[in-house]
Amino acid sequence: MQRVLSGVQPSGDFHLGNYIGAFRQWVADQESHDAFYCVVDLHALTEGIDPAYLRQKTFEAVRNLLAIGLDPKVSTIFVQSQVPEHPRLSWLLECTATMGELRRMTQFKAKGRSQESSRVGLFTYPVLMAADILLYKANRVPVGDDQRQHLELARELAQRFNNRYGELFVVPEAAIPAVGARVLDLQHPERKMSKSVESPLGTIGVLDDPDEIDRKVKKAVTDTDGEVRYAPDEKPGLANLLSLLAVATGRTPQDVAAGYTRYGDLKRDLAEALVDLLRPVRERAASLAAEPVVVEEVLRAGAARAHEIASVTYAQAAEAMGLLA
Ligand code: AQP
Repeated sequence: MQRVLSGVQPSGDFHLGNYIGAFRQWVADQESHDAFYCVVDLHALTEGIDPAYLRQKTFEAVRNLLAIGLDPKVSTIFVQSQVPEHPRLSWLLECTATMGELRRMTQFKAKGRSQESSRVGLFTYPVLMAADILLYKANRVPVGDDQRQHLELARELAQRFNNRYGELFVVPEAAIPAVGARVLDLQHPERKMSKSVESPLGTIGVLDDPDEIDRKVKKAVTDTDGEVRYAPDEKPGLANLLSLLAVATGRTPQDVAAGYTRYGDLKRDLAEALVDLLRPVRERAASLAAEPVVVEEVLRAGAARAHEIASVTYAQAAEAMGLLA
C-alpha cells in the first residue's frame, strides 16, 4: 500500500481553504493509502505564538481532524513534537540543503520579508517540512498550492541525499487539487485565505454556523462590471466564488459560471452549498466535544505508531551520514 502524509499548523482555527485545498483529499486518501496526518506544532513556533494558545489549538486541531472525517482506526493522527525524530532528521537535512535554496522560498520572502529580525526557524521551516515527509517515506503529499515550492525542495533533498549517501528516501509526489488549490480571502481576493491573518469576514471557518457562512459569502468582495465569467486574473474575487461552488457541486468553474447572470444568485447558491458541504463537520465536532478522552487516546496511539516508523528511518539516515549507531 502506498503511503500518504500531510500536516496542518495549529496556529488558529481550520478554514475553508484548509478543507478544500487539503483535508478533502486527506479523508479520501485514508481509504486507499497507509495514511499519516500530523499537527505540525513545531512549525507553529516559527513566527512566535503564545504558549497557552498553542497548547489549546493543538488539542483542538486533533479533535477537528476527527471532525473533518479522519478515522483514527485507519489513519495515524499525531502531533509532530511528540515524535522527536522530526527535528533530528531536520538537522541532517539542514546539512544537505543550501542557503541559496532556502533564500528562494517565496513563503519566507513573504512572511519574513528577509528581515534580520526574522526567526531562523522561519528560514529553515521548509527543511523541517521535508523531514516530516521523508521520515515516513511517503509517496503522496496532498497539499494546497502554497506548499508546491516546499514539496519541490523535499523532492530535491531526498534525491540529493540518496545520491550522496545511498538509496534511502522515497521521492514524494505532491497531490494538489485541480480546482480549489488556492482558496482566496473573501474580503481580500489578492491573498489566500489563511489562519494566521486576521480577516473575520474574509475567512470561513470549518465550524462556522450556517448564518455566519451566509453572511460572509453575501459580503464577499467581487467587482463592479457585473458580468459572470470565470477570469481568475481579471476577476479574482468572482473566480474564487465560482471555484468554491464548482468544488462543492463537483463541476468546473466554467460550467458554474454558465449557469448565472447575477452575482446575487451565485452567492445565494454558494452559501447553501457551503453550508451543506460543512454540515457533517459541524455535526461530528459537536458530538466529539462531549467526549474529550477520545483525543487523548488518538494522540497516544498516533505518536506510538509514528515513532515506530520514524525511528527506523532516522537511524538509517544517521548511519548513512556517518553518525555512530
Ligand atoms: N487558502 C488556501 N487554499 C487552499 N489550500 C490551503 N491550505 C492552507 N491555506 C489554503 C492548505 O491547508 C494545509 C494546511 O495549511 P497550513 O496549516 O500550513 O496553513 P494555513 O491554514 O494557511 O495557516 P497559516 O497559519 O496561515 O499559515 P500560512 O500562512 O503559512 O499558510 C496545507 O496543505 C495548505 O496548503
